[in-house]
Amino acid sequence: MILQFLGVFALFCEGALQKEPTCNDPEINDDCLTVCRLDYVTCRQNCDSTSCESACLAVYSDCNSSCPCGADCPAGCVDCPEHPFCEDECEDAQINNEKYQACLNEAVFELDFCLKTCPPEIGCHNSCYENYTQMLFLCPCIEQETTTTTEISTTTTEITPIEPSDVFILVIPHYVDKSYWQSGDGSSQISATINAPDNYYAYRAAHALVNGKLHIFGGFTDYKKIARLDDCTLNELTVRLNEERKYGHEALSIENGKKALICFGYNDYNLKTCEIFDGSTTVSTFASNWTHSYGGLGLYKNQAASVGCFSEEHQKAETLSASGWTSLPDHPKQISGYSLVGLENQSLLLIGGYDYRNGAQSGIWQLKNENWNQIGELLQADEAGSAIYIGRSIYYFGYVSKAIERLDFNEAEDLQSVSKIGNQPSDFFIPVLFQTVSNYCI
Ligand SMILES: *[C@@H]1O[C@H](CO)[C@@H](O)[C@H](O)[C@H]1NC(C)=O
Ligand SMILES: *[C@@H]1O[C@H](CO)[C@@H](O)[C@H](O)[C@H]1NC(C)=O
Ligand SMILES: *[C@@H]1O[C@H](CO)[C@@H](O)[C@H](O)[C@H]1NC(C)=O
Ligand SMILES: CC(=O)N[C@H]1CO[C@H](CO)[C@@H](O)[C@@H]1O
Repeated sequence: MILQFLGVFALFCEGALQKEPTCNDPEINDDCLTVCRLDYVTCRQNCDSTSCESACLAVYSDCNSSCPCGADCPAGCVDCPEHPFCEDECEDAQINNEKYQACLNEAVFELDFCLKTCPPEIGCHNSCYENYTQMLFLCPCIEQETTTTTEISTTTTEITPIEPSDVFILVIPHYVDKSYWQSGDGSSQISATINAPDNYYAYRAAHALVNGKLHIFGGFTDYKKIARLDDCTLNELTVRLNEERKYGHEALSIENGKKALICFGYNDYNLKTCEIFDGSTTVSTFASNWTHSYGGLGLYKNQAASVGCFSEEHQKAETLSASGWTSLPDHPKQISGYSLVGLENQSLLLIGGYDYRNGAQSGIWQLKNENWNQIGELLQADEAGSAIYIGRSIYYFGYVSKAIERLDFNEAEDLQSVSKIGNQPSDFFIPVLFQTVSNYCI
């Protein structure tokens, strides 16, 4: 359905394009016109006759016309690729483009460090390379040659760091044998084989990445367990949580993915406690003033934050700093069961959730500069889903509607669109999500 709709849209745009060529490179046009004007001003300053001035004007006019999107090159660089402003800054970028070189160096440095700090386990080495690939995707010029597919939007020249078609998400729902991976463009959903000691192993467990590896914490089968996904198998570690966390707890990668923070949850009562897991040990840390069970954890200004609570129906938001929890502005709703995603922008998004007054809600809320604002809406109201941020898209896996929705952002992390890319095979409650490669664990 979505594809059909896009097809119609593309046809419509193509029709429009044929009538009136659109400028594909407005920024290049601006830059070019500026240079023409400067040349003209300089030209005139050296004149002492009107004939000289009119010659300058004629040159100015020619200069304007030859610019990308000018009279002689109406659609932009596609019409005059040899224009100096159109020369490909990505050609031989490894030699000519400083931004690309700096970005590459950083990625290579990280890779080198990652490989050398890995134990002699192939899984760790593979995850270093995956990380490296992800970093490269964020570099300028990478993969630009693949953008020749039918483009719909023509107003910007920016490229998305990781195309949804290159994104694959492993979903481990409450029955481990129903695991599947989903492609980010919605084109495939294929079952995956994950081994675990128990088919309910991930049921009501919280998940987070630690050192690039997926870990799950607590849950119904064992309230204190910590397990790690290695080569398609969830292996229980000997290290355990300090507190029993049966359900309603949350986990979040912190300190650049080196550790996980695990907080809240129910055992026989609501927990306000938190602990930090660093891959080998768990240490208890500050308890919050309010419980946020069946809430979420997300990064706001590089610190963990949480909002609301299912059973206590409060609207309190709090953030954890090195000295303990402090309050953030109340959320406008008595909210729980949402998904939190911290943006690089230092803002925090709250997606969907259970509104105590109205049930499942569709709002996408943003906490920025200490203010909550609604910035958009899911296509279908939902709660108890899970979200993952990859490239410039958030993938939201709904529980009530089962819809898998993709929220696309631009470079400035402003929300651009929400689209449905598929459905979960069943109503999977807070599924575990993990970015993988294609054909992972089939
Ligand atoms: C060149 O383009 C600029 C910007 O569109 C315009 O202001 C100026 O009049 C043009 N000059 C000539 C000589 O075409
Ligand atoms: C992956 O990269 C991030 C930084 O982008 C880093 O924090 C993380 O530790 C890396 N993963 C591994 C396995 O080293
Ligand atoms: C939590 O309690 C401490 C001590 O009573 C107080 O200083 C702090 O402001 C409280 N934080 C919040 C978020 O209410
Ligand atoms: C959604 C959002 O807040 N976007 C902002 C992210 O940061 C850039 C640059 O700082 C702003 O331009 C965006 O508006």
